[in-house]
Amino acid sequence: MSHQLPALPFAFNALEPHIDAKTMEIHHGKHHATYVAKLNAALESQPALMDQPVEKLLTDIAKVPESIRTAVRNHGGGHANHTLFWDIMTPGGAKEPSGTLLAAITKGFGSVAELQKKFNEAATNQFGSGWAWLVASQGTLEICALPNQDSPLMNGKTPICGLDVWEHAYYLHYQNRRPDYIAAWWNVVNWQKVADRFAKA
Ligand code: MN3
Repeated sequence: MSHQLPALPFAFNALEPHIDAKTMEIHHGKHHATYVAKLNAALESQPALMDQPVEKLLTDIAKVPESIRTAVRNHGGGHANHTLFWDIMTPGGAKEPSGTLLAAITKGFGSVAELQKKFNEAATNQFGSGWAWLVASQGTLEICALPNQDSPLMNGKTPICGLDVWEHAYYLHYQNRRPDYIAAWWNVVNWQKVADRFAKA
């Protein structure tokens, strides 16, 4: 079965004013859809890999035949990253993290504010296209930034929260003001979903 574009779990305008409807419509309906289509096209030559979840393809990227490895890395990464991105955002505003996730944040960073500061630095300083990530690694939390559509899964880490800092994610509304986009994005983070992903990691 080929990979499918997941439905957006909210309306295009649901994250306004932080992320505008036009950006969401193009981001989901054009950019993410294209990653899915190109991943499926690459996998046509490897039917045995067709049924693998995209997360497994990325975790085991070294086992993907070299002829399609770059395509799976780029388009499979794009598919997995955006699927996570839509899932960890919510209309109606972020609540504070709690429970086990909050305990891990406090242990790893001292406070939520300190985590956000370090995450913002990673997102701001990622040169060119890429993502900032909060990842789980053996029960602890780490922040990293990766270029293009590279997934933390390729490094043996489990992404639990991520921010797309490709210009297509913010340029219509924020133009060159990436830090403003990053600051606004925290208003729509769904900490419950991040906590769920941490619990499963
Ligand atoms: Mn994107």
